[in-house]
Amino acid sequence: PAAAAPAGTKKVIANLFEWNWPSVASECQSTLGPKGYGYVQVSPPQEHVRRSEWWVAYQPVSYRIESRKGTRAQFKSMVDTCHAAGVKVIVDAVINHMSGQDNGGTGWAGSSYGHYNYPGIYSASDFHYCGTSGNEITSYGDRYQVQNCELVNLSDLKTESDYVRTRIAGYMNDLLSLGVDGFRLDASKHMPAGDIAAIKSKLSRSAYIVQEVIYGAGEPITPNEYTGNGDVHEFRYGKDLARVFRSEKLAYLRNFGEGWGHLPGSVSSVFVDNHDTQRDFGGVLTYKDRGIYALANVFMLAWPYGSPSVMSSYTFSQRDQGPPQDGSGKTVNTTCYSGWECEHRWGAIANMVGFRNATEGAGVVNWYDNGNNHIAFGRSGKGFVTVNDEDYAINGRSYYAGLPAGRYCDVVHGTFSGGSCSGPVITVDGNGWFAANIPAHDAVAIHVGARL
Ligand code: ARE
Ligand code: CA
Repeated sequence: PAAAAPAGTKKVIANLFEWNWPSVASECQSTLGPKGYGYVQVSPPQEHVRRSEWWVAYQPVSYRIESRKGTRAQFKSMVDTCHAAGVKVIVDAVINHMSGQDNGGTGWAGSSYGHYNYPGIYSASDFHYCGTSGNEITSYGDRYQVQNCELVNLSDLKTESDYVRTRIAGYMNDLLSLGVDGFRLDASKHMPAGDIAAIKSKLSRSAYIVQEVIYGAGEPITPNEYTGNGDVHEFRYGKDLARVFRSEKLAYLRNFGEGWGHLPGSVSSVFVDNHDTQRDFGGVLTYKDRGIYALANVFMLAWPYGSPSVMSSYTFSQRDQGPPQDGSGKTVNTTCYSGWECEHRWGAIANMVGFRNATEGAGVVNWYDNGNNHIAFGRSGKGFVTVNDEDYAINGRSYYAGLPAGRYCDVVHGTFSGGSCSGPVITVDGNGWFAANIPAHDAVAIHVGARL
């Protein structure tokens, strides 16, 4: 099937950027499974160049599953542990190119390589030389260049060649044999959609596919071209949401998604930020925005457009700064709230995953806004949320939730577990109404899966 919103009833993805495999495994058990995340997305697992920056993973040297994040055995064990916890695994697959180091060197696992030479895998004739200076992409307005020149000096594979397609599919099939459930295809814009389709047709079984095609105003290559292969990241979503929260009105969100020119929701992969936008897209909301970032994620998880991904970052102050590493260059185990932000664990965000799961398939009803920054909406008989991003509290107001009468856990402020709520309890009356006070820049959310 073409549309590829992740399979299963739990669809929320946690993007554990640059986490090592043992830490991903324990997070699946301790948090992702229990909180209802359906998927974990992990950083590229193949052998990469040896340097300390975060982006080494985007420079493959071989397709061995050996990286500073762990060995092949650790990777396999992580996949098995996540599966046992009910969490599927999506791998960031770098298949458009190999490394970008002009002088070559020795990769993480000991493979020697040159810029256009990967012994036993690819040789010079497997790469594009597009003829621009340095074979570099100089204009995103030129389709040929974008797909046949080099993205930041990364040796660009001839993805039109059957040999190259077979090698790439071999790598992906190896990952499938280890139990992987899906792929984020890095730099998809730099490969014609037909090349991706041809590679996909060589896969040994079906898998979730999400393609990275950054929308660029006026560019000839568009995200829509890729929807036949699977989902596509909708970069306008996080950009537009940040603008609304920072300088416009939440009231504008009532038709957020297709109504804003974004991709059809059925093929759209959305996030408040990802590892690129949190560094390179000025204005996007990130963990550094703290409470407002949490509110934006609450909205994303409550709003039934696209397939949401929650970012989980390590703390950084400089663009290229890599994750915490030990003396040998291995990524250290994650320590949440100390060097690692763990946004996916923040109470409001983690508990809204349960809201998303409980409201799956229920449409938006009873939209309310005050014409400014206070909004509220229901999810047809399953849940209700109100976000107050005014600078003042909104007290003494009642909301029509349209939910069965009862006592519900406010999952923005409390965790529902074992039949009780660690935070405020909201009472919906026999007519479907409830009263609540909402502090400035805060929210309240209730759903049928967290009813006392
Ligand atoms: C690093 C150095 C470079 C050096 C290179 C090779 O920074 O100076 O030349 O190594 O030695 C990441 C980092 C890069 C890093 C690279 C390789 O961001 O800094 O280069 O890894 O290690 C375009 C692409 C899009 C891409 C973004 C970054 O279309 O696919 O650029 N995003 C993915 C990943 C990145 C990753 C790569 C691709 C490469 O998510 O993390 O790069 O694998 C407009 C256009 C967009 C364009 C954007 C930025 O918005 O519409 O298409 O995105 O501008 O140019
Ligand atoms: Ca290419």
